[in-house]
Amino acid sequence: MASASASKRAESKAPGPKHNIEAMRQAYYERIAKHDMTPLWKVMKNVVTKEPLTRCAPVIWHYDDIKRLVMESGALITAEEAERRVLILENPGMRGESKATNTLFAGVQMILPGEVAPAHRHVSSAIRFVLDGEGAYTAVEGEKAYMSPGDFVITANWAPHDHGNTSHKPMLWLDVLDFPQVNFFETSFAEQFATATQPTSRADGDSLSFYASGVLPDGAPAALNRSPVINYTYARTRPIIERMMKAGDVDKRHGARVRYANPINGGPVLPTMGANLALFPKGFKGEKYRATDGTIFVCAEGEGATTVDGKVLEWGPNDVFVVPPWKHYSHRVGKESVLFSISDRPAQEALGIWREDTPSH
Ligand code: GTQ
Ligand code: FE2
Repeated sequence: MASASASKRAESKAPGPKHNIEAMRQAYYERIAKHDMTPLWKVMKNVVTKEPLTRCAPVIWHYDDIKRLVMESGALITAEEAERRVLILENPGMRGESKATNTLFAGVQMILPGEVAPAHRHVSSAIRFVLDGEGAYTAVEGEKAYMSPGDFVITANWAPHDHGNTSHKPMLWLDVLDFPQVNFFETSFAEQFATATQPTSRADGDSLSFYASGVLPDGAPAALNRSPVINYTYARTRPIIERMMKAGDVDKRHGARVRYANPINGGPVLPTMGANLALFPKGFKGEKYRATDGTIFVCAEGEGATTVDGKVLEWGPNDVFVVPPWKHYSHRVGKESVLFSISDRPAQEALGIWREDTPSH
């Protein structure tokens, strides 16, 4: 279209015989290349496509493999030596790039009894979703949160954080960070602290109690682009989706689902990443859906299957799987099941580029 009319104009204005035009164009491209210029009409597909194109593939990591392989790393390197003992879950469509989706990093971190992962901070925000263990902690901005499976923990941009395990069991959790987004903008900064653990100024659970109960501390800020809550515990959130299901509030695609919210403004927990927890009633067979945010799912309870772009991913407890941007997917379960999910939707919405495709709604 644009390139066809462009070439017509070029033909009508071009001097010399018609068969020369290709040679003349080629010579022209070579001349402008020396000035670091290139014709848009030759590379239009680099910049505009009719629909989203992605290198991100649908993929699942089963927890039996994750746990076995992560546990092996415990004998090879300490948390302190590694700084963070994490196995990166790399999307097979983007190996070598430390990405689970185009915009999200995912990894599984393990802290063994007695270990400390030393205090540091960085521009990238992180979330943790606890998979295994009980009673290890993460300290974030002066609050030490002891964690249990299903807890959803936030480490915002530049928040100091260190982890430790004072329990007798290994603790494993899923880390999701916005590294690909920060690095896309080339804005990565980081620093380590002189001491391995940070001093605490608040009690475990203070931020959840202060901010997530319908009241706010007097003088709480009127605007905040990340949630002040450190740990959204499973013990608090799980009964809410149960109630939603009992109230009949079950979405045909997403089940009985809540969005983790920033209690200051109802917005996402972080500007770059947003998370949900969904309960699927026994026998749920979801309708097809797609949206432009690539999503990482974790099974918190139960078992089921998600069909992504025609590929069936069968999941059980603690399995992690990826739905790429703009691929159709649908969930189905046998028994009642719970999925945690996280995506870059807030970043896309802030930029005005998020879209969903949901014909039946
Ligand atoms: O726990 O602080 O998976 O800084 C990657 C980078 C975890 C962390 C990761 C990190 C951390
Ligand atoms: Fe970190």
